[in-house]
Amino acid sequence: MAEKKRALVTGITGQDGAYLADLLLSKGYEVHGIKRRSSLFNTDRIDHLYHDPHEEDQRFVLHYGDLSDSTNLIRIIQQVQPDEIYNLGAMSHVKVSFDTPEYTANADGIGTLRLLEAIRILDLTKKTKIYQASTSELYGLVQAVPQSETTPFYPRSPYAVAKLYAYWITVNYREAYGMYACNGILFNHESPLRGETFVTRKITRAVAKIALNIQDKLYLGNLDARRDWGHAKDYVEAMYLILQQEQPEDFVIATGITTTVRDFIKLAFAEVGIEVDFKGEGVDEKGYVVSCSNPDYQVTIGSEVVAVDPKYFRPTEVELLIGDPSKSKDKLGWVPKYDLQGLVKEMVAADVDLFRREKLLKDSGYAIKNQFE
Ligand code: NDP
Ligand code: GDR
Repeated sequence: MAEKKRALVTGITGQDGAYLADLLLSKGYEVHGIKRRSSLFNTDRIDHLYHDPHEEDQRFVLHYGDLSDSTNLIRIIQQVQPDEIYNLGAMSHVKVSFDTPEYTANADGIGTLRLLEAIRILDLTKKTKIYQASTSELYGLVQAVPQSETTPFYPRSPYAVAKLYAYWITVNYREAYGMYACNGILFNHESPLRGETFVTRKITRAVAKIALNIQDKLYLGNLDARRDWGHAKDYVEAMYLILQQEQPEDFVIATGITTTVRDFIKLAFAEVGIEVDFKGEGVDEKGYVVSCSNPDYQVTIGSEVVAVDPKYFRPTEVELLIGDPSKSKDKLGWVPKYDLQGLVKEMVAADVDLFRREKLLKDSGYAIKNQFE
């Protein structure tokens, strides 16, 4: 019987880590994940995969670690001897990277180097394949659209600059040492597991809360930004496929369709039967309720439910992303199963469900926690 493949996933507690772990386990892999020590539990997204470590035949194993600590990475890789490493760990919030630029460079940029060096030091260059979570943020200031594997990069944030280093060091180790090392240049992908401070999830949470009368208004930054949004479940399939090719190569993963933040908001409200329109310009732009066809929700027609708060603007913005997925379609046979409508539907439904339960608690006298957004 063929030995089962072993994968090591950094960032396993994140959105993509959780979906990828599900996928790899379903394919029979033994999955090892690196999680950071935290003062609170941080494994919500993967708790369903956890088994008592005293049970035999563990196929899902967590290791404490951090991309800023090479000793720890070397030790874990030595112990696990992975066939595949998926480097998903990162300080992944673009706006926050302006506040923590040095840490972001360390974790997102040098962290990738540490993994590549660990593979080399341990003499695993012929055994271990590595996937690097590269990003459409590399394109930054628009040079050409749609963006493909050959479009020049122009990063616009400390996050994107750190990821640019990670991109090129991955290419360099492939060329210098013949390693199977690949970049997946993934455009934005979302899901009900998306971090609460990314714009799509912030919107779907607010839509649910406004419909349920828990929140009055949603404050956002740049409503004109356009993103090529897909579903994380589709995108982790692409990560897996990228490591199963004959030759290591880099791939753009995208839907090829772009949408403004404003239109995403309209779509999300429409899911609960609320029609929202916008008036005004720039910081004075407001979103207001035009109609509500769902008798379960008591929103006032004409009320302002969306406003702009400049605190969410970025010092330098990425205005337009639209990917060209032709290469991944041709070579990987990758085609996304979700469209934007399906993604929004799933996210809004999950958040309505979540806040229905929270409202029940609130109505019974228990407070809802404050959240930074
Ligand atoms: P998340 O922010 O949901 O998850 C990031 C993960 O990285 C978490 O598990 C986090 O741990 C972990 N992490 C953060 N810092 C460190 C560190 N210093 N050492 C080890 N682990 C760390 O991101 P996503 O799942 O959305 O994204 C996965 C990867 O793909 C990231 O690298 C991101 O930059 C990249 N990417 C994401 C895209 C998207 O649209 N989602 C698009 C393109 C690229 P903890 O849970 O403890 O915080
Ligand atoms: P992004 O995602 O920066 O593209 O990075 P995010 O959802 O944070 O922003 C998308 C766009 O929406 C605009 N925006 C706001 N964004 C946030 N977070 N909060 C707001 O209130 C708000 N208002 C408007 C932003 O300005 C931006 O233009 C994500 C991350 O997952 C990265 O790790 C990944 O590499 C890229 O996607 C591809």
